[in-house]
Amino acid sequence: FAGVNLLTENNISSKTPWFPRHASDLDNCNHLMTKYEPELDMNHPGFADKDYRERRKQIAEIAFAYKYGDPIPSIAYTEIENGTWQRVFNTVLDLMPKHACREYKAAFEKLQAADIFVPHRIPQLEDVSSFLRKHTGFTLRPAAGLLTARDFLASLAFRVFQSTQYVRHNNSPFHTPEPDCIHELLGHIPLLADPSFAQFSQEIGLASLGASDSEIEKLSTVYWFTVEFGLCKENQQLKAYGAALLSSIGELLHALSDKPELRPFEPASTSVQPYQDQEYQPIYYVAETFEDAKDKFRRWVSTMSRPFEVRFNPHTERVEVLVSV
Ligand code: NLE
Ligand code: FE2
Repeated sequence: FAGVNLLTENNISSKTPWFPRHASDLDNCNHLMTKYEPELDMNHPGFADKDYRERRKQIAEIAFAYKYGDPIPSIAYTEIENGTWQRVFNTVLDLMPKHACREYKAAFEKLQAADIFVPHRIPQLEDVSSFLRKHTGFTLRPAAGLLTARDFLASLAFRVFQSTQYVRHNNSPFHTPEPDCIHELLGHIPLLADPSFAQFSQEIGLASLGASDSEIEKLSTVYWFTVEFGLCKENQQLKAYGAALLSSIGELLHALSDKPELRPFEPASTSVQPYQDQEYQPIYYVAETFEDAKDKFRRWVSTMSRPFEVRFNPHTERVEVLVSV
């Protein structure tokens, strides 16, 4: 097609930050943001628990050693870890019928039918990854902890979700400020199995490739208020679709109470709303539907400054870069 060049080499302007071009390049996207690590944060429930910190290190080694194409190693979760999962899992089962969006519930049932979601044991990431691959082509990579926004978002462009594998401290099952595998599994996985939502997640990722630092900040704020903390409407009722709400009963009930402020999702203003990541949110954004959120997001992304377009080729797992000439 005339007037468009496909760039196969890395000959994009030198001002453009590096970004992965093939799914295997994600091996270089594992930079950690260490602010909530148990040894650094005195308020972390694992701060004074030496065994907990050891366990976290041991599980982190798996993520550091992981390379593209490897199966994700299984973890022999302890009784305490499985017990924490079970407590959260059972509260999700209680609250989900009334408060979760319909797409989440439908996928949750499929995960139960596949024997992946059961009360007494934490699902293995490799099984979850194969499940997702069949439904939306998403796969998982193990992550050692909270990644930088740039690395995390870049993975989504390849339909790869970076997932932690350690478990929150058993002293705080119902809310933790950092991601853990209970958050990934009960929060993110069901919706990543939904085609429309999977597409939305990938589009946030594609928009992030080669974006400036301030654009990455805006995109991760949009991600925060949608994928993590989003609310939506269903027959005039408010429902949760955000992963951090669905994996934290404490915050879910707060979000649906009359305490926080609710605003309509509007990327231009949502993307610049400061947020705090220690406590419950004071503000949540409400989407009409996933399709509507996606339309608004696309229109907003088209106003960003990047001088090229990208598209993902699923056959080669490569991101192709298109420049107008
Ligand atoms: N607050 C969430 C939870 O407790 O499951 C985790 C948030 C991760 C961004
Ligand atoms: Fe998350």
